[in-house]
Amino acid sequence: MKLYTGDLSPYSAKVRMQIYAMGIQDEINFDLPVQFMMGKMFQVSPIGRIPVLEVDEGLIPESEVIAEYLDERFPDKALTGSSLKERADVRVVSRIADIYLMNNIFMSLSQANTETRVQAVLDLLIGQVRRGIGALEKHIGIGNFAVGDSLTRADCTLVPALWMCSSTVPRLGFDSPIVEGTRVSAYWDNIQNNEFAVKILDEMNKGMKARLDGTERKMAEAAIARAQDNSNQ
Ligand SMILES: N[C@@H](CCC(=O)N[C@@H](CS)C(=O)NCC(=O)O)C(=O)O
Repeated sequence: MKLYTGDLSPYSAKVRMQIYAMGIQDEINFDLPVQFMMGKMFQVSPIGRIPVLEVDEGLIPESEVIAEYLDERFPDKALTGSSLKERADVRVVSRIADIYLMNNIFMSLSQANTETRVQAVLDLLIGQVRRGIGALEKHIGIGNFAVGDSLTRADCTLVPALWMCSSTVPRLGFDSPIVEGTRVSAYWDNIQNNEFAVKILDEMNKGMKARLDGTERKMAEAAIARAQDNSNQ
């Protein structure tokens, strides 16, 4: 199998964390198609976004669908939670992280430019992130993990989502929505010590550094030039 993924992509990081935690990385190669770097990912996958999982039968887009596929393909290693209710809780927390946190933060990146930003749009989106954090506060467990007493897919989605809350939201001129003294804050402090969280946080921070210092742009330009050379031969 092949996972189309990028270091800085939080939705990809979510799937990578699951792969590392399930111990199935030998089954999956990681790659980033040159089309993604060219803004033409739709030529690979109609949704035009990463992650995408390539399996023998074709392509699977959408991080949540890939995550469920991996759990079903490797049931003895699945990170779904133990009881029926726990499995529902895992899905709820994962959806909160995906839909109410990550998606709104992604949308708010369209307003990053202070010259062209529409402040009301940004306020609306960050307001929705805060509302999502409020819901998470009620749904998150009180132990070391988001749900139950072991790592589940809920943690794999929450780690990149909370990374975005704590590092991306302040870059847009707002306080982090993770407020000290809350369950979410205690969870976030604690989960950052988990070995799989450490690994993807390192990868995302590496990706952020490459974006900020121009390395990512240079690597993309080189990959695009190579692809153009190959197509001219
Ligand atoms: N709902 C999708 C979101 C994926 C997504 O937005 N990925 C970003 C990178 S983290 C992307 O590919 N963006 C490219 C674009 O928006 O054109 C998922 O869960 O996989």
